[in-house]
Amino acid sequence: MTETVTITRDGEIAIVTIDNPPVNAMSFRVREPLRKVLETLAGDSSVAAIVLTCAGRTFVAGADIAEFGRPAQRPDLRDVIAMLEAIRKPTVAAIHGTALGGGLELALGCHFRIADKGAKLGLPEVKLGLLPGAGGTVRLPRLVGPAKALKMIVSGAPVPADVALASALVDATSESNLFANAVAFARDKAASGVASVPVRDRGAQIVGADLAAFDAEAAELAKKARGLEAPLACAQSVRNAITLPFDEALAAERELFTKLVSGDQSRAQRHLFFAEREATKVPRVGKEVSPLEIRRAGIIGAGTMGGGIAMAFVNGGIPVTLLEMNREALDRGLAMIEKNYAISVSRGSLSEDAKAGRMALFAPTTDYADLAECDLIVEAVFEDMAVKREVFSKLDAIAKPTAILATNTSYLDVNEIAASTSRPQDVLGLHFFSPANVMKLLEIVRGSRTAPDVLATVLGVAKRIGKVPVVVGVCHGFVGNRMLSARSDDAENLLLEGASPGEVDKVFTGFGWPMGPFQMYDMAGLDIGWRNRKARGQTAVIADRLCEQGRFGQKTGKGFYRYENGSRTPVPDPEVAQLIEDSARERGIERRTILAGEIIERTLYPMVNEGAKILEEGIAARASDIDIIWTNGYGFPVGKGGPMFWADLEGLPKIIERLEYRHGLSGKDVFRPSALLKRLAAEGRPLSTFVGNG
Ligand code: T1G
Repeated sequence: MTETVTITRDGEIAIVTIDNPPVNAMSFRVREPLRKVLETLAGDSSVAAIVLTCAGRTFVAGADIAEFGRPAQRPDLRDVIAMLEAIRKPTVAAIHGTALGGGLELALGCHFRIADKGAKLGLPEVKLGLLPGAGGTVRLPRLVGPAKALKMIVSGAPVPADVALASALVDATSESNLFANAVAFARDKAASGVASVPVRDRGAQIVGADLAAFDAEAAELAKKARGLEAPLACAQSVRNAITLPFDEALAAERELFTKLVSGDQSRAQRHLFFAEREATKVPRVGKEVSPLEIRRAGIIGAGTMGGGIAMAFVNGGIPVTLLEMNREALDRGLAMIEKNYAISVSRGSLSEDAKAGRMALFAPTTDYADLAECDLIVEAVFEDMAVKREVFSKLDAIAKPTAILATNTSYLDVNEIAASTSRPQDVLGLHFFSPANVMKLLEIVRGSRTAPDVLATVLGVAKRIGKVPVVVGVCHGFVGNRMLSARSDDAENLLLEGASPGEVDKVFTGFGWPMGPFQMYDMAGLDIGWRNRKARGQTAVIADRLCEQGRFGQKTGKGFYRYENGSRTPVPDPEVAQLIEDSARERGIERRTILAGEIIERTLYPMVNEGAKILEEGIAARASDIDIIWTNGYGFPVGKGGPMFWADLEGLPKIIERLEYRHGLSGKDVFRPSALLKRLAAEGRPLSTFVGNG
């Protein structure tokens, strides 16, 4: 096994190199040898200074997340950093790639930090339901000041090298030759004879810090925590750095970390971290499958979805040929795209030049022939099978032989669409979520004939355009929307039997959802569901009546709620309450108070159950894929890990018992417990780690 920590010399400078692929995580197999090496160098009088660097593509990207939840192995990262910080000789961290979490904390244990110009530095622990647990909340404020430290740690967002330099997080940046520059920097420091001050002893940014301003900012950030504990703990720990002596603040940080790391929320968010990466490992698409090159994408349709998809590709640097039926629709679409970029410029998240560069990547056309040079074509036309089949038969005629042909359908049968071409192996679904230039989730719908290299290609494209891909199989609604239907199936009965839209939605927001189902319908537009139901010969008592009154939701100022003067804030409407009461009376339903627990078991339990059925049918390869879909596409609270992880927290036997009770009452299939759920419960196995043969 290769050495994870080695020493080389450049005269009186000792260079310590960590080599622990793929991201130099600070696993135990790194910490122990590093401790020994530092101990040796500290006592070696021939060493005047130390440079700490990493092999491979990045400086240390954090503690080893896989080690959490297992018995701790000393030395832990704090011990190693304390040793490093106690060395009196100048110590210099040479940072390339992404110095994140424990990696940045390790660098903060050095006297100095030099970053390659392309490096990024951050403390993303909050995204794992944690806080920096190796001194980051106590050292970072001493370099950049409490306000900047609070923002970096609560957001978890990394900063580029130039921003790190401006905020004194790093002492220098390096255009090239980072390693040589770091050695020269260390040599100068050693030769200067000036004592190097460890970060722990730098108090200028702390003394006299404006605590009131800090508390005000922390209170603002706390409003966005939405039930997550980690952001609050992060803020508390940074505050301790201001109000407590260093070692007390460090001890308090450890206490907060220990509480979080063993909590359900961090376990849930760590589950999602690995789940997102597992989702890109697709059965029968191994690393030996080489992806095709995508130089240009073609998007058919410049409406809300098509325009958003086109922006997603352009944002990933992929030129887009944008096709619409006529010049007027095309100009409308381009104007919407331009407006979206202008909003980003006004917010400061995009420069004028970058906006111009992106607009230049669009090649608008009304001529199908112009799609002939595209390597990947995505249609976002009207959600109707006949229309889509016509589009694909046209594409079959004009697209180049190696082109990938993708449909953005939300529900329709991708195999049937593929059958309208002579190349079903090149056809698949790319189900984006609106707004497609913002929402992370991309459901990649694998047709029965879709070729492995086509899948490998779109998985790579998903990463390039900043999407979180999950490969799913063909069924009505695939994974996300099929489970959404199950979640909604009994919702109207809750209204008829006694709950108000506001009461149901309040249970959802209390659970951690951004909004409840009825507010969501109003935002999406009730007319969409109405059209789908009519097409499938289905009815929904309340929603149909609302639509018949032209109450389509926010777009008409009225839906399940009222929206005054164009506001998006839902206001309970007595007319709707009356409509519900009348509908209940017509059906002889005696209305009653419905408690939160019943609302959860009649909406979220069927949703979990549908997920288990999806796994049984092989429509999703693993339960954690479903958790990635729901946390990235539908706002399932990350602190609960997704529907599958949350089901384990609830307890499968309890869910099954309630489903059976509901099934007995209603006979509804959504309440019929899936065989998989019952088998796992009987075997005492978790649902969230289930891997099928999908
Ligand atoms: N621990 C363990 N494995 C990790 C890891 C980590 N910190 N980071 C990445 N991996 C694995 C990952 O699962 C994948 O494995 C492979 O490396 C490539 O990752 C005490 C408590 C660095 C930006 O949160 O953000 O330090 O799937 O596919 O797209 O205060 O990895 O190949 O088997 O993501 O190039 C804090 C997490 C930890 C950073 C690279 N650090 N990592 O992205 O590759 S907690 C983080 C990332 C901590 C201390 C606290 C990204 C990346 P496999 P990848 P990438």
